[in-house]
Amino acid sequence: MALVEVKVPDIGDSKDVGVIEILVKPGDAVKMEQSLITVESDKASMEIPSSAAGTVKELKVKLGGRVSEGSLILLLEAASSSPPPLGEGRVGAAVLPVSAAPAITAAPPPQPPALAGAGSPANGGGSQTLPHASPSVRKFARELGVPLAEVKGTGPKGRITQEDVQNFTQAVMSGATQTKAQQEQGAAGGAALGLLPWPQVDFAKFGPIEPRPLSRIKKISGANLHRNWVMIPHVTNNDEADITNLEALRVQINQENGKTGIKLTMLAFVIKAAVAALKKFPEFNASLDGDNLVLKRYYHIGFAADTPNGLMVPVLKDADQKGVLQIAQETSDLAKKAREGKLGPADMQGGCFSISSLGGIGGTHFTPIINAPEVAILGLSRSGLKPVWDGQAFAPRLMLPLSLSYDHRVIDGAAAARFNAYLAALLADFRRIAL
Ligand code: CAO
Repeated sequence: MALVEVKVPDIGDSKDVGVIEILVKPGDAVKMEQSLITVESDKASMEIPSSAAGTVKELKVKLGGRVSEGSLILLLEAASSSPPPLGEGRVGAAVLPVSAAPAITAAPPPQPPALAGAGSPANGGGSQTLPHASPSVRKFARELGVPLAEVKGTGPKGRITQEDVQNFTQAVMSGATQTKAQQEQGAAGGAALGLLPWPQVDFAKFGPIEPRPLSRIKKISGANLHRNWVMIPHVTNNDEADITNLEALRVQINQENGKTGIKLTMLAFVIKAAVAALKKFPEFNASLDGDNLVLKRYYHIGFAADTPNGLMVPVLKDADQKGVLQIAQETSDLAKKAREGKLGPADMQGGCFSISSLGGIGGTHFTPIINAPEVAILGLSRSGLKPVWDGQAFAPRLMLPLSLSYDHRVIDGAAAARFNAYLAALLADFRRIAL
């Protein structure tokens, strides 16, 4: 195996800069252009990428040490498939190709709205000073929408590490802490939106009261629902599906299967029909990403499950590849896991479209809130017998109310009406699924 010396390339005017982060250790496999160390001058911090691929043999720099152009960073056992690192194979100076110039972060780029909230300046606080963090940590924070200026650094000289950003995110998600933007919004009580402050009432003046803290799940789902309601222009299209024949089939199959078999549910039929509708109307199986619509070619369907601790949305994966019986079994298993508080993060990720079924409980229609970054959600209410005109007479038909909320930035009203009508047609005659 050839040993390669990887050296600090041309880093412009910067000389004798401090090594503030070592991103690899002996034994690590590194790829070409993978960041090896972070150095910091008084102007900027920058990551130094590797000029070769291979396995780290020996580090030649220390945290807190100083380097300049040409300083040896490490020795690399070159990967056999990797191209020689400029010049010849054996031990030799590995100079960066021009295209692999170090990434310099001099000013924090704009931040997505996830954790920061509206109106928060990039990386928080309105301060023009750069929080002490490497470009990779900055990038990580940016992807999560974390206001870096609010994160307490635990690294050398108060430097913010990736772990600090993760801990901050967890604390915000669990409700243990709030970003400044969240605090400002809370204190303003909606004033930031030009609304009246939230009414402050001493309820005890009017009768006995019992303050009860919100559960952790309620706090998390509440914050998500609030954001989705405020940020997505919702419209709900209401329709009804004639499920008379489908319900008869469901009852018949459940009788045939007996008490020991899988219980076929209406939700399972609706999931199967929704997948067919998503295939016919792909913009419903999508997410907004800036000016792009990301169309998904997979069909993972979330469904709202009522649990003693609050609302949860487990996700049934690859619903397009499953039969109705399997869907019924898996949704039932997932709902049980949700009620027992045993859902793992993977059980709740990757959803494309959600269904909230209140049919077993009651109601006629409702407005489900879209589960961002999805663009639509279907609400099912209680089915009931209704007199339906068949052209000659009124006939008693079992009608299932469908409430389809959609993101009007992505979906037009006509498309939503077509989606719902198509879904209703499939449920009215399930044989159409095969077409
Ligand atoms: N109309 C009339 N009856 C219905 C129905 C409908 N649309 N859907 C289900 N039912 C009946 C079923 O026939 C069944 O009755 P039997 O016990 O007599 O057979 C009963 O309701 C239970 O139905 P099910 O076993 O099929 O369960 P489900 O699919 O209705 O519900 C689940 C499963 C996980 C969706 C449900 O437990 C749940 O958590 N629902 C609440 C969802 C929720 O909270 N949504 C709101 C989110 S926004 O706040």
